Amino acid sequence: MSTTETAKKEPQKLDAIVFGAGFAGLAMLHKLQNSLGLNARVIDKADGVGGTWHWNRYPGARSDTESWVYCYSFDPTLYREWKWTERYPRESEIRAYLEHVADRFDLRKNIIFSTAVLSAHFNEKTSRWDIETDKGDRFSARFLITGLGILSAPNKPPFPGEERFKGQVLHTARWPHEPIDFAGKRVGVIGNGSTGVQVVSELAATVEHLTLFQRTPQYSVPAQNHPLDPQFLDGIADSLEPYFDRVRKSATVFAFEDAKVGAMEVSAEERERVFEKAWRDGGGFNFMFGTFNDIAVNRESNAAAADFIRRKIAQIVTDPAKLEAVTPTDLYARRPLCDNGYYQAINRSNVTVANIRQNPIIEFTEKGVRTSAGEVELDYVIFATGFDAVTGNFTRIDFQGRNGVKMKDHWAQGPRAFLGLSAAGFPNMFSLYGPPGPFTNQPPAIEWQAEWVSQAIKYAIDNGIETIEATPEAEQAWLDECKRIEEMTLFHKIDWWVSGANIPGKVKAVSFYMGGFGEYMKHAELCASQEYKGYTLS
Ligand code: N01
Repeated sequence: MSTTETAKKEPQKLDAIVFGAGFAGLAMLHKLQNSLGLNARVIDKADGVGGTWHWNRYPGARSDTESWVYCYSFDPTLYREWKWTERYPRESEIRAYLEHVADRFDLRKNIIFSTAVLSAHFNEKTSRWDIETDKGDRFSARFLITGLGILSAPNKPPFPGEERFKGQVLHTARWPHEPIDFAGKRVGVIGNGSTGVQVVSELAATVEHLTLFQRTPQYSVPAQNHPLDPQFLDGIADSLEPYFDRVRKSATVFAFEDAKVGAMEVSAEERERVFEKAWRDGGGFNFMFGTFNDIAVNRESNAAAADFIRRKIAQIVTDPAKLEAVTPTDLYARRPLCDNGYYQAINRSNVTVANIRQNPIIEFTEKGVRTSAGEVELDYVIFATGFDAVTGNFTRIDFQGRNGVKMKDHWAQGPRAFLGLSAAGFPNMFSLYGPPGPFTNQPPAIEWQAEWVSQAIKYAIDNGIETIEATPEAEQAWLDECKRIEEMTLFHKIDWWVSGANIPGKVKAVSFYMGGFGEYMKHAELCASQEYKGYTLS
């Protein structure tokens, strides 16, 4: 379609528009369409629902949060009728769940698939958002809600010569929908974060040879995945509200109880016993936050946890060279990982660890990848190199607020938005799980925010309020609070995606509120109860 034709299309008038059809977008559409009765649409680039789970179909992809809390709790019947089959659901099961949700709440009729949003500009004359898509569609919406995901814009570092490579290059976050048979193939995996660890664990036994191109070794603990007993799920459904109330009041919104004591407050024997139990129980967040309450803030406690994991790795990886390669030495202060046999996979004779910190990747060749240690011949190269996280999807859309201010300029020094929901100068716009917001298991946090936003919208409509807009002061105070808390943690001592440090040239920023979701809810509730203090209502 030509630009002139595009310009001719009349904008469709909506009460609200939502970007993204993942956990956030679906929850929001349900509230807008079914609770508030508004004329709302969701737009998504994908041809189906699922958000991140539409794209991430790589081997081994699954949530590393327990399925029974990696879902919505807003509808007891939905909760009771959906029977998760495993402790950690595979990507296909999560997608099936979200498809079920879309059907059950009749959401599809208002979702526009296979369409990318190009721009969203606040129109000061109409106090509405003008939206344009790559299909030439135009919308004029009173409210704009984003559910863009913080881990969805893929990061694919450029290596020279990739076009020469005769094999196939894949990125985990843009995985093909057709199955790939890796049997008898030589596979290279670049990256060993949550994604790389899952890929390596799943593929090692299938492929002829797997080479892990590893820059920084990671700490990972066993996931201890297992099938679920439907009766167990029924038990949770029987006390759904109190159960999720407790989950949401925990720091990270997982199924386990937050630890109450510090690692240095107990004897060395007790510490060992607690770590050992957590290792057997499984779960990365459980190991970091369910054992002791100061692993992420106290260097000595952190070192004790790191030492325990290192000793466990040494019990699994028997080859001394491999053991040295995969043993982390820095702080245990990235997103905690858990795995389904990662170190066992590393131990296999058909798996090689290429230390690309020591011997960096120089280029792709026709036959594979050349590092400074030599050429590795490969049939497939899998990029498990993560995401332009947190702000990546925001900067890829041309968001423009009041006075023509672009979001990417407003966020030039890092994301800023009151409660992670509302950027100053961007009226009637709310970002579910936007930055700087909570650092949690997402679905129960997202549905809570979706309810909060729907109440704010209702308040505005009921009270004849044309615009609801975060003040610059509230935005700054929130950012200061996020920074104050983050500086108490060890997370900001490490260069990783949380600060933007994984993307060369990206400004290092405070991206999260790390004070726990319980405290987060108190801030947001206080704001709402004081007639949206921190917002200008006009
Ligand atoms: O990405 P990452 P991810 N050359 O950024 C390496 C969520 N998630 O997709 O550590 C060579 O963590 C990089 O090396 P280094 C979860 O929140 C959840 O794995 O920077 N290597 C690292 O090893 C997670 O935290 C699930 O030295 C390069 C890897 O690529 C988040 O997504 C599953 C490189 C990237 O690790 C991101 O995880 C999967 C380069 N130029 C993901 N650039 C669940 O289970 C990067 N790397 C729910």
